[in-house]
Order: sequence, then structure tokens, then C-alpha cells
Amino acid sequence: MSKRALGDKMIALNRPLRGAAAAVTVTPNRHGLCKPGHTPAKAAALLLMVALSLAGCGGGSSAPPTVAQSPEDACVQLQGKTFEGAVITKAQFFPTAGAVRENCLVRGEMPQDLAFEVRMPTVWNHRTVFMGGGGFDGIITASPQSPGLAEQGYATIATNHGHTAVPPFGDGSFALNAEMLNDYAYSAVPRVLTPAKAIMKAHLGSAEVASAKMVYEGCSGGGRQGLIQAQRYPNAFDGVIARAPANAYTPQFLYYQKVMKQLAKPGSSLTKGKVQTIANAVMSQCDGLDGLKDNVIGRPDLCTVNLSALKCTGAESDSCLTDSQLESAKTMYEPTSVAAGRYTWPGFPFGGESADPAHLQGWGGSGQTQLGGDFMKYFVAQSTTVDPLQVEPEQYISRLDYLVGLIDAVNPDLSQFRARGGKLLLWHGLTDWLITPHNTTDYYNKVVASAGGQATADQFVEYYQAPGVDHCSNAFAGVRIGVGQGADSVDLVGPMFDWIEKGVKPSSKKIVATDSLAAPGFKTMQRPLCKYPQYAKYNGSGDVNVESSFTCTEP
Ligand SMILES: [Ca+2]
Repeated sequence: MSKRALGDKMIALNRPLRGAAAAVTVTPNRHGLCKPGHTPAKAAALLLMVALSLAGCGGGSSAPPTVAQSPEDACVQLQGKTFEGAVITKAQFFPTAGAVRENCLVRGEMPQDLAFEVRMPTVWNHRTVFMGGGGFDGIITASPQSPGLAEQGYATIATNHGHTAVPPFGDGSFALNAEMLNDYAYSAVPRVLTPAKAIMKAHLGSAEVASAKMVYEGCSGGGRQGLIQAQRYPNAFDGVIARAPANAYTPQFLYYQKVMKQLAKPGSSLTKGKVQTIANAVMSQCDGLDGLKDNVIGRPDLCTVNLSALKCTGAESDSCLTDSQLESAKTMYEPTSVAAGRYTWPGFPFGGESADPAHLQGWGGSGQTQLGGDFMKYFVAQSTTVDPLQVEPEQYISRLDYLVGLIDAVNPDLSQFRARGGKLLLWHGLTDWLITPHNTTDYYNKVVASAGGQATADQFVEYYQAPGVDHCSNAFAGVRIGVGQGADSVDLVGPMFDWIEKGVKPSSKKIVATDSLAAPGFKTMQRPLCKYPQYAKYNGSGDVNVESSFTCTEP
């Protein structure tokens, strides 16, 4: 067991029981008897016993001693039970596997097709994370954005958001069903939360669960869901971590359609070689602006590239662009305005250009075409047969306005969330070509303004940019998907809980990100993650793969 895991275990063991009249710490043992202090050897049965034995311990109650169940028995007996309208269709016990703690995984199902899972470690660290999904959802994720939750004893909750689909992006046809669309847009998380908490109370202990903090963390569509919670359900979570949020949902998809339309024009598509030509020009002109040539553009805000210099002067080749191809590049970078400015989408910064059609993100990649196509087809036109490129937004203004109100999460007024002590962390990769980091920067600036200024905002919101990081991560299912060569893996859950439990701001401590999947020829790197608008500046000496060689610096 690692030192950290051991520490968490001891914290769990030493935590006073929070039951009625529990004035002194008492710990039930395997036989249901009570005594001061704790017995580490009894850890496996301890937390389960808490729920069963509170009435009989410390309060002078005459309730009889309770016979202990094994953690496995306590888990599987949940099968078939109903909690707050959710039926338990699976209750499976997992023994310790490597560093992953012994846990109980429960699946709950509700109408129409809303399903969720709650994973409860036997030795719980008294912290719960609701893990967000992404794309069109439809699957229950088992992958946290912050690494190591199962190893550290976090309880986790996740949902399919009201329908079943195939990864990675799902299928947008569920949007033809109004109830499923509502679940996806905003209601799945609060609907799931009630039975999930009831299950946790039954298994982990009512008082323990009631006193524990809960955080939502998600990326992309999950980042949007996180912001929905902070904006519309301010009491649902103590903290929200929104990574690369798809919160300006409707304009984002209108941008995708605009790109698809541009690339479909005769002579306007961009070969992989041409995009690589653009990428090479950007990297050669902008990499060093952050003080270190390392294939990571740390200061895209300083990066300006004259794309017209790439115009073909002789025969067309992959090393130059025609006028119509330059127009395609401009469409990618520049802000989008649809329906005379009714829907706007900020452009993309330089860096992260990628054109492999197999990529999930990138210029005209499958992420944009599938998500954008299904949005225009099923969400906007509500048709199974229409060609997405033929759906003219101007003809669907009322429907688009409805979708903005239903799905988008752009309200910067977080005063209720702030008033109840809620904290928000925003994070975005700077080579993300599915959702522009400018969108998150814009939202952050609006939240700061709405809060009345930086000093007030600093009390409850922090924003982090991750240079050289693609959409949510540089890897998907263990495979490198984009061009990012930055440090894409970082634990934000730990810093968030320290904030909401102890009042320690994330920015007051060093947060270190690492490269989850080093590219061939590149060493695994560490970089400090810096609170916006700071950036990680190379100190001028030292190993460039070690975080101590960099200092968070004001631009
Ligand atoms: Ca650099």
C-alpha cells in the first residue's frame, strides 16, 4: 500500500462518528461491540458497520448489537432493491486489484433509459466525485478525468445521461425524444443524484455520507454538465471542475457546420499535408515565444502567423495553399457569427492544427463532422433523413433559441453557487481543436465581471490553461489522438477537495501536470499548471522535463 493510500485509510479510521450524541470517538468492532479508539485490523468491516451500529454506540441506546456482514455480502444484498425510484440491477463486489481498493459497484436504472453506477470503496476516503461524460453521452464512464480516484478511495458516481449509445461520441438520434433530450441537456444528473446518495447512505453510512463533500468533474460535454450544476442547481455540489466545457453548445455546433460547409466547397478541402504545412509555420514562429523551443506553444496569445505567406505562387502542392484553401484556414481560426450575430463562437488560437480524418478532433475531423452533423439533423431539423449541410440555421431560429435555453450553460451569474460556498475550477488544453480554449477564457472573464471583480472571483473560481494539450487529453483509449505534446494529465480533484474542506486555494499550492502518453522520441514531462493568466516559464536552465525548471509567471 502506498503512503498516500495508507494515510487515507488512517484518516477514515480516525474520523469521529457523526451520529447523534457521538461525543466521543467510538468504533464498532466486528462483533458489534463498542470501544474507544480504533482497530486497524477491522478496517474492512468498519464503515459498513457504522451504518448498522450507530444507534447502538456512544449514545447510550439500548439497541441490540448488530451482526456484522462481510463487505461482499453487504454489497450483493443491494441487488434488486429500490432507492428513490431507481432499481438496483447490478451489485457487484470487486476485491482489491493492484492499487485499486476493494469496492462495491452498483448499477441503478430509472425510466426511460436513465442508468447510473455508484462505486463505493470499502475503505472510503470520505470524498465523492460525480464523473461527467462527453459527446452525446449514452455510456456510463469508468474513467475519471483526474487520475487515481479508485486507488485513493474516492466514491464515484456516473450516468449514461438518459439514453444508450456507442462511444466515442454516441449518436444524436436520441434528441428526437423530448424526455431523453431533457435528461441529456440538464436533468439526468440531478435525477440520478437522489437515488445515488440514498444508495451510498445505505452502504457507507447515513451520517458519513451526509457530512461528506461531493464534487462534479467532467470534460467537454461533462464540463458543460458541470457548469449546468453550478448555474441551475447551485446546492447540488460543493465543487465543480469543468474541463474544456462544451457550454456554448449551440454556437459550437453551428461553427462545426460552417467549417463542414467551407471544406465541402470545390477546391477548398485541406489535405493532411497542407494542414501540416500550416502547423509547421505556426510551430516555427510561435514555439519560442514562451522562452523554450519544446514543441509546446505556451504563449498562443503572442502568436500571430501571416497565413497569406503560404499562398501558392507556382504549381499547387502540399507545401502551399490556394485562395480557397486559405479561406478554409481562415474559417477555422476566425470567430464565427451566425444569423447576424445571434450566435457567436470565438475562433481558435494558433497551435494544435491537425488533419488526420481518423482523429477524433482536428480540422474537419470525425468529432466535428459526426457531432456537428447529428446536431443539425436531430437536434435542429428533428429529421432522420435531412442532409446536415442543407440545414440553414436562419430557418430554425426559434428552435435554436430553444436549444440554447435548454442545453447551453453560459450564464456567468454564479452568485447562488458562490453564496453556498461552491468552488469552480476551469481547465482547458491550448491545442484543443474540438472546443476552442477562447470559449473558456471568455466564460471565465464573464464570471469574474459578474462576481464584481477579480478579488471576489478569486474566492470561488480559478482557471487553468494547459499548453500543448488537445481535447481533454492527448490520448484516447491509450492511443495518441492529436498533436499535443504538453502535460495533459493532472489531478484537480485533490486540490478541489482541499479547497472545499480546508479552504486551501488550489493556486496557493503547486499543481504538477504530467504527459500521460509521451510521443515517440519524447520523454515523459512534468510541468507546473499555472492559474490564468500566468504561464509556465522556463527558468533558463535545468531539465525541461522536470517541473522545477519552470516558474508560473505573469504574462
Ligand atoms: Ca515552447
